[in-house]
Amino acid sequence: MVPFLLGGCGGPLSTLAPAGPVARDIAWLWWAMLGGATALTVLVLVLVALSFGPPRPVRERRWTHWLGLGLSLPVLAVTLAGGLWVGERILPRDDGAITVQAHAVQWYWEFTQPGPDGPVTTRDRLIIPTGQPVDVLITSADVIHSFWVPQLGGKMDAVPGRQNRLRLLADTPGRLEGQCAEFCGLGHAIMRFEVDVVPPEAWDDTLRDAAETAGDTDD
Ligand SMILES: [Cu+2]
Repeated sequence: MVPFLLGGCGGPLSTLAPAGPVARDIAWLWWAMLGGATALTVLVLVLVALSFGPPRPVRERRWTHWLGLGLSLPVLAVTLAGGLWVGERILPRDDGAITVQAHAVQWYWEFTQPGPDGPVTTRDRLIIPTGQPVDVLITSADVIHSFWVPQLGGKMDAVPGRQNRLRLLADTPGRLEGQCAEFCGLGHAIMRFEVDVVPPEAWDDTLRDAAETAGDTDD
């Protein structure tokens, strides 16, 4: 839950409203970094306030060694350790995850999911089940784009000639939103997509419906 002070940071494109464990790890890291930055800022403000007081002898060793290093190093060490730990946890791994493809084109996303009757391709709509790790294979047809569903996972570039992999994991059904996060031309701002998260038992039917809808559109 985003505190009221950060109300503007909520909404469907917020990393601070995670809808799955991967995004929750990233949000946790964000809060840890905010805490560290706040501690350092408070220290600097206290020093500034002290400078308005009566002149006093300054012991350089105390300020540079004990406060300068003594506060900065633990904050940096904790956030670095947190970053490495979270980075390792959210990496895709070979554990039988579902694989979907996200192909970026100026300016839309084409998703291919493994449906019950064969691959199902949808435009600007990704359909995934809850509770199962999903690895997104990300490619681009033209320029560099970036795949991002802030409530589900990290951000990954779509680079022409390469295939990148990103893990998503959702824990409750619902409709989420994604956005291209790398400026890719005039249509970049409208390069949004939706993510339908459905219960595992409804995944096949949802994909079958999506395949029929796509077929109707092609006719
Ligand atoms: Cu873009």
